[in-house]
Amino acid sequence: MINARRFALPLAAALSLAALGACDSGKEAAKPEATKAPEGKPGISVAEGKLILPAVSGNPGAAYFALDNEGTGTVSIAAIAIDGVGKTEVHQTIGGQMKPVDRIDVEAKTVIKFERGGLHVMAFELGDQLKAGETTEMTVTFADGDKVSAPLKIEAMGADAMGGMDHGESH
Ligand SMILES: [Cu+2]
Repeated sequence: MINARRFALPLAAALSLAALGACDSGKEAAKPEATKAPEGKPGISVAEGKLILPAVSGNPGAAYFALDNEGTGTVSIAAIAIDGVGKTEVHQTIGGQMKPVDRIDVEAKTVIKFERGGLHVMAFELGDQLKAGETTEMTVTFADGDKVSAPLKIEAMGADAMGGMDHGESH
């Protein structure tokens, strides 16, 4: 009994590895076409992308951009990811207070602006590799699963001191 069990484990492990291997190679074959399409969503473009680093390290940064929906239907932004940023939240500043926004609908032929004092992306857990003067990449995921990537210019808070005040906690 004991011997049989000892044999059974390595055998099962070997089998599942073989299964994984087969699965991986299947995926790889299908990948080239599958990944190209979602990177650009028809009719959607992103411009003026910026990531503002906080004046005090450890504080959140903020990302701003303009998203242009030249398509024929409403699109919904479901998530925003930024390379080098651990976590993002979309906020809307209303009357000096920031409120989280879960989903943003952009109607056809509309440009939506993420900007200081309005809709903006808060960037938490900023990586050390994010340096003013360089760029990072933002990926916007839409409710239908499509994605659009765009560069963000990284800037220090300094020149944008007023932005810091808008972002300041309201106490
Ligand atoms: Cu905010």
